[in-house]
Parts: sequence; C-alpha cells; structure tokens
Amino acid sequence: MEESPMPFLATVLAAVLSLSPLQAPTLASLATARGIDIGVALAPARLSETAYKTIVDNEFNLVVPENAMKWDATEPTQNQFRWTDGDAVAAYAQSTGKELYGHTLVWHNQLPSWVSALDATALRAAVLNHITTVATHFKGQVSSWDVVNEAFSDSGGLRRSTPFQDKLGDGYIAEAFQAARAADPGAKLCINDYNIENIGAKSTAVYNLVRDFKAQGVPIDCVGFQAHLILGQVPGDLKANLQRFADLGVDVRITELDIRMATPSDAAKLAQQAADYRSVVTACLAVTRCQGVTTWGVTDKYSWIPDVFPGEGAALLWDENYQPKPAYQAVAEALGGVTPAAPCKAAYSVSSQWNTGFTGTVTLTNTGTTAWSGWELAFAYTAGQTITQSWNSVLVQPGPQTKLTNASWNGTVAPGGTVSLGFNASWSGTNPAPTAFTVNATACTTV
Ligand code: 9MR
Repeated sequence: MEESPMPFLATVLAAVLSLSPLQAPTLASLATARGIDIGVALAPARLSETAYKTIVDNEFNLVVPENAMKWDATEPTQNQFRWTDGDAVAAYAQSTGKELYGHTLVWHNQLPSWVSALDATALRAAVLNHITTVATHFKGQVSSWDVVNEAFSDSGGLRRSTPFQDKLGDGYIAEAFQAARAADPGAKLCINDYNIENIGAKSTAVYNLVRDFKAQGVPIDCVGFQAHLILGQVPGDLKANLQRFADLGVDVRITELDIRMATPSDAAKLAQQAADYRSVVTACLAVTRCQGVTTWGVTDKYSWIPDVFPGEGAALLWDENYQPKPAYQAVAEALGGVTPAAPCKAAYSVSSQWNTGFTGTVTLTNTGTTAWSGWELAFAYTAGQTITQSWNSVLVQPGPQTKLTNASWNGTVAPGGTVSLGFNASWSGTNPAPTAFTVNATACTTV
C-alpha cells in the first residue's frame, strides 16, 4: 500500500509554522553563506550568562579569546603554563563547531613582569619557548594566530619601543613567525595592529614588513586590522588598503571591530554607527582575500572601552541589555540578509501630565507585508521616567529600557494594521519622549 503523503506534509507544515514570520537569519548563517567569518572576542567566564551564550551560540561562526591566550594568562610564571581559560575557549569552539582564532603570542601588554626583566639572551629564549609551547598546545585547534600584536608605533611608521624591539632588535618579528610556523605548520600566521585601517604611515610600515617577509621567505599568511574605530570615522580608503595588502599575497581580516561614541547613545548616533558597521562589512566583502570580520565583544555591558576612554562606549552590536542595536541590522543587511518582513512605525504621545506623573500612548503600525503574531515593543527613557501601569499590553520591564509585549487579545497585527497601548508613568525634572523604538528587535520609523 502506498504511504499517505500526509505525515510528511504535516511535518513540513509544522516546521514552517514554527518559524515566526519575524525571525531573521542569524549573522552566522548569513556570513557562512557569503563564505566569510563573523567572529567575536569571547570571555569564557561570561558564557554562564544565558543571554551572552545564546548570542554567541547563534550569531557567530568564529571565536577569539579576548584575553585567555595572552602571555599573562598562559605563562604567568616562567615555564609554568596555565591552560584553563584558553582550553575553555577552545572547548567551546570545538563543541559549537566554530572556528578558533588565536590571540596573541607576542605582545607588550598583558606581559608578565618577569619577561620584561630578562636580558636579551634570556628574553630571546623565553619568547621562542613561549611561542613554541603555546602554539604546540593549541595545534590543530587554532586556525590562525596573531603571532605579533601591535609592533608598530602610532606615528612615523616606526617600530614601537617594547622589550622585544628594544632588546632583540628588528629581527624579532621574523624569528617569532618562524617559531610559530615550526610549532604549528597548519595555522595561518598573522600580524595584527590598530590604526592601520587607512593608507598612512603606520599601515605602510606594516605593508613594507609583509612585502619584505614575502620577498625573504619569512612565513606570514595574514594581516589583522583591529578597527577600534570612532563613530563616523571609517576610513574611506579601507577597502583600497585591504586590497593592497591582499595583493601582496596575504589574507586580510577585520579582527577587533568596535565603533565607539560619546555615551549615552541616541537614535542619531546609533544610526551613524549602523552606517559605519555597514561600510566595514561591505569593504571586507569587496576584497576576495578578506576572511571576515570579528567584533571585540558581544555587548556594550562588557567592553574594554569605557575603562580606557571614559565617557565613551556603546561600541558593539548589542546594548547593555542584550538588545540588538541598529548596527546589528546593518551588519545583517550588509551580509545579504533581507530586512525582516515586519518593519514598523511607532507614534508616541503624552495625553496628560501632572507634577509627578503622566499618561501616554504608543501606536504601532505594521508597515511590513506579513502579519505580526506577537510583538514586543522596546524603547529607552533617558530622564528616569518609569511606567507604573499599562493597558492593552503587558509591562515586561519598566525603567530606562522599557519593554512591553502584546496582551492576549492584540498580538496579531495584519499588514497595515495598528495597535495602541496606553500607560501611566512617573517623571521628574524633564519628560523627553523616547526617540527610538523597536518591535521584535527591528527598528521602527518614528512619527
Ligand atoms: O579587551 C581586552 C581587555 O579586556 C584587556 O583588559 C586589554 C588589556 O590590554 O586588552 C583588550 O584587548 C585588546 C586586544 O588584546 C589587542 N588590541 C586592543 C584590544 C583593546 O585594548
């Protein structure tokens, strides 16, 4: 007897129905489809935080340890190697099928003081021993290594003064690359630096080094452009710069992307940031040898920037509450993702206000082509306002990052349809309207 097609059709239907119409592809799936890596600097201790882990699990196909493979983590005392954190990152990459990028074998920061105290002969031996031991330990797991990090000074295209440069001389970089190649012939070997995204004295110094290494047969496979950028300052010649390195016969990669702004953020800055992220990803995609883009962290909650640049931050793709920012959407679009099928329009108004409280309304319009089946509205209050009571919605989170979801009866909104929700809230001092709204993490136009 012929088997009825129904069970199969039912399975397909169930699978299709389980996809929310608002569900967008992940950055990882988009990047993989384009043949590039989308990476993230990982702090393994943060994986215990569900939101953090979920994002890394789903959105990235490459991880690099933010700190766990640096010299102070791997060899804090001479010849006593410590693998706990590095192994944790490697195990996570292995168990989730992500590429593991190694960072970094030779760097003057996060360098234990015993290293800088050595004389030239002992330092040379210690550097070679460190490279050999660390690269051997992670052999077969790490696809590429930042062998030498930040070797060039910020002006004039000179070498940076470091214990390595000062005691071992110019040749230390070639020696480091040779030792890394000997220890792990399967790993690609990269030089990595910041402020080399544009064509200028610093990037040209790195360019000349790569050119000379290629001519002399010193092993080098790739150049990492960190791209710790400032809002609105993506170099116009980024693509041309990546291309001139690629033309030397090396791979290139954006290795530590973040785009910082004066905090707090606002809708205009976030829109600029989105445009900036888009240009960086687009530049990489336009250069065949660009292997991918790595962002230096997941969330604005944990970023090195506010510590080093007080008053600046908000540089990553997810905000402090793990909400995707407009830059996230821009990266997805640059990677070729379609705009989710449910853009929206949000109108916010205050109908009455008294000394401590006010009543407001948000009207959402589904300007997309697919019905919403459930919605979550998010917006930010910047002056301490807090919703105390809502109707026609469920108040999920009051306060600076307000979140409201549909009530049981108004979750479905047809294309062109609207839904209004009302609330009472407290305020003091000033009561500015929120400027940016998202529905199901997609930015709305504001009216
Ligand atoms: O993000 C890293 C931070 O947690 C460390 O405290 C800091 C120490 O120098 O290093 C940060 O990462 C740096 C990276 O390793 C190399 N390029 C610059 C990054 C930001 O400082």
